[in-house]
Amino acid sequence: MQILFITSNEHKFKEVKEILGSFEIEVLHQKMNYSEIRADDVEEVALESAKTLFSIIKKPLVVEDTGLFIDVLKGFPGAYSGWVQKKLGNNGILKLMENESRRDAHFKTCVGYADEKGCRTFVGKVDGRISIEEQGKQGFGYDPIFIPNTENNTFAENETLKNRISHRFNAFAAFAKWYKA
Ligand code: ITT
Repeated sequence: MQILFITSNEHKFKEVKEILGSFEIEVLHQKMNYSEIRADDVEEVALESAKTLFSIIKKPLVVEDTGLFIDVLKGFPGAYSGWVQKKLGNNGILKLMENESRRDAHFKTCVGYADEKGCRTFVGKVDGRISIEEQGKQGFGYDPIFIPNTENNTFAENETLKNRISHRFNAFAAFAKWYKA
């Protein structure tokens, strides 16, 4: 089985290739820069992107939108995680969290699937906390400052583990089970 994945992010592609590979689904990658809608939640963004891209490409496809949601910052940066990573980076987030003991956060991924019959979304989440400083060199984006609740290390310190328990794994596993059924 195969599925087309549209993303401009090489790291996401690498992770999704491995995740869907474990469900015996081959991932075909198309890099495409498209404009996402502005919305406060990743579900809305993924659904609209899947719809729009299907109307152009006319082949079954998946896209995904991911955000880091920090509880004490009322869910910031959330669906604006890409923009915030570019403007503030991890050090900017750590600065906002300075002297803050409440460090709970979660990552959420929403996969948007579209074909000629319509669209569907699949959500995956992982709970964790924001580290005190950057730790680890693997991974990408916020990985060096995110420690999943079951661990003592950040995602950037253990990429293999990340791909087994992450928000992205949970969302794509739900998609894979439905797609193969
Ligand atoms: P698309 O083309 O797929 O939209 P993108 O990089 O713009 O790629 P998102 O808007 O979904 O993707 O992601 C926003 C940012 O959140 C992304 O650029 C990373 O900085 C960060 N991010 C996403 N997934 C992450 C993960 O698994 N670990 C750490 N940071 C992540």
